[in-house]
Amino acid sequence: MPAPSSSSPVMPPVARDATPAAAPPGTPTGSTPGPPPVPTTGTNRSRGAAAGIGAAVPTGIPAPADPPDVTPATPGATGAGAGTTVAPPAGEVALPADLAALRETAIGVLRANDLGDITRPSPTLYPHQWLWDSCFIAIGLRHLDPARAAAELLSLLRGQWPGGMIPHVIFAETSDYYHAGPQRWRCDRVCTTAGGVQSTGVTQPPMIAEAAVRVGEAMSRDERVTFYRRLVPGLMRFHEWLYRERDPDDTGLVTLVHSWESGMDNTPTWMEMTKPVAPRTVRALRRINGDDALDALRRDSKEVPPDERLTSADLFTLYRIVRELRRSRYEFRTIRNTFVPLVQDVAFNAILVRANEHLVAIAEEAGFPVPRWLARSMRRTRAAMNDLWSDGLYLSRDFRTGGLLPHPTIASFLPLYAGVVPDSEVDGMVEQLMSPRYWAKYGIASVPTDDPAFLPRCYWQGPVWVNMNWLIADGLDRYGRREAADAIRRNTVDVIRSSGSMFEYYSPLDGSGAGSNRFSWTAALLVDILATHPPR
Ligand code: 9WN
Repeated sequence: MPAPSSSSPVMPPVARDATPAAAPPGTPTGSTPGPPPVPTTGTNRSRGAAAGIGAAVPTGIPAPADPPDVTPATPGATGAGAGTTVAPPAGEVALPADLAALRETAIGVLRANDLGDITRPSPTLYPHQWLWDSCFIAIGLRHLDPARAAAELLSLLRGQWPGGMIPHVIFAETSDYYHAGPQRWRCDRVCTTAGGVQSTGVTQPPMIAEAAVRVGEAMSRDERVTFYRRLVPGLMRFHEWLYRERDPDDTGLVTLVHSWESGMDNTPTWMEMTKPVAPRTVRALRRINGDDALDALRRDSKEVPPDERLTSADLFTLYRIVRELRRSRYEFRTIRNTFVPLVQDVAFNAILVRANEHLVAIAEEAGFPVPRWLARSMRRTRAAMNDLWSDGLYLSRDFRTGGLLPHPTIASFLPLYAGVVPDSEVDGMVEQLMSPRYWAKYGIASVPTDDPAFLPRCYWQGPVWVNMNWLIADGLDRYGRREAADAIRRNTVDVIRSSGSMFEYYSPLDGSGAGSNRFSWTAALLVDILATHPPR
């Protein structure tokens, strides 16, 4: 991979507080020291990124004033000037004019969503900080401003719970409405976070170590070690928490307690587990008034049409599960005795396998020992992924029954990213991925196109997601399947280019964008792909 520029003239590095954390502990202990120092570069501001991306740098891109999150997609529209090549900023590769313009659009989205040292996923739909979003965002930001990218990751530690959990959402100080805000969680009744911020009571896929490695690649050795020393103690405690709290039976696989933890909220695998626990009132209302009555009650679909999001019945069921988690004080030993669906999610555990490898490497570079018990748990996860293998693919597992959940989705391919698929099985998986069942005209569907649950523009029920493409392509690179990986990346760039906007997801059938149209991780991963694998 070409070394990313650490001094792009588009967005030169902004000076940041680089105070190193305490020196690494000299003696191995059963657990890592905590709580780690949290970054002091600012608070989760709601607006006006004084020290944010390119704040001091005129780029010629006006900062947009929060337009609505959604405008109609125009499939087929491309930027002007295709065919010519634009001289690149120093250290960057030359891009055709239309892609250079698309990159500028992506940077504009990242800037508009920048809240200082966090980036909201989208201006109106998601006005706070999300765990795995920040990781994908940092992977893109490293090409623009590595220090800012590092701050994005360090700021996640502000939300860390005393037990080690890093929450899925860290609430920004904003009055912008979010449908599952602090009042739904009341986590302040259970604990105080490291940085005194409000958060949700569940986590999200552990992408931090991957993002940290990518950001580290864009830094000098000294900068990198300083960054890792600040990050590793908290990150290690997070991985320890995942095992201690979420794999108490030592199965090797971590168990999730809410579909929001998977990041794939309404994927059919999870919805099958979720639907049976719908609140009685929801069932009654649907019986009497159909879905319309429920649709009128929901508040997450004001900017995005409800048919691009999960159904109202499913949404109210997810709220019910949050209520039960709250009653259980978010403790797994209590939660496991409730009705809450419990899933050993294949994608989450695949991401964990890779994150563990990265954590070991960066802890070593920063001089922190990995506790022996944690290293053993990490090995157990890698081995336990075999238990999820079924008929040429991998499936999630019901924690209670031990049965595999019979719904293959895009998540089934993430073991390729983890690197746990035996080489003899890789081509078979690639063949499935490239078959029309998954790979429709405009890209890889998140649910097989022949599945009764498939809906091309509905959230995690069918659309193409840029982060999934990025993860699978990365895994295929490491398996030496460069052609397939490049095809996925090319396709990703094409679908974004054909819509002209940074949509949250895209229809695999006609390439139209859906969900938010100013979505940060689409923008950030596009910046990354264009920098690391420019189209030839
Ligand atoms: C709930 C922020 C998040 C992503 C998830 C995506 C969606 C939230 C929501 O948005 O979930 O966490 O309100 O729908 O499913 O992957 O992290 O972009």
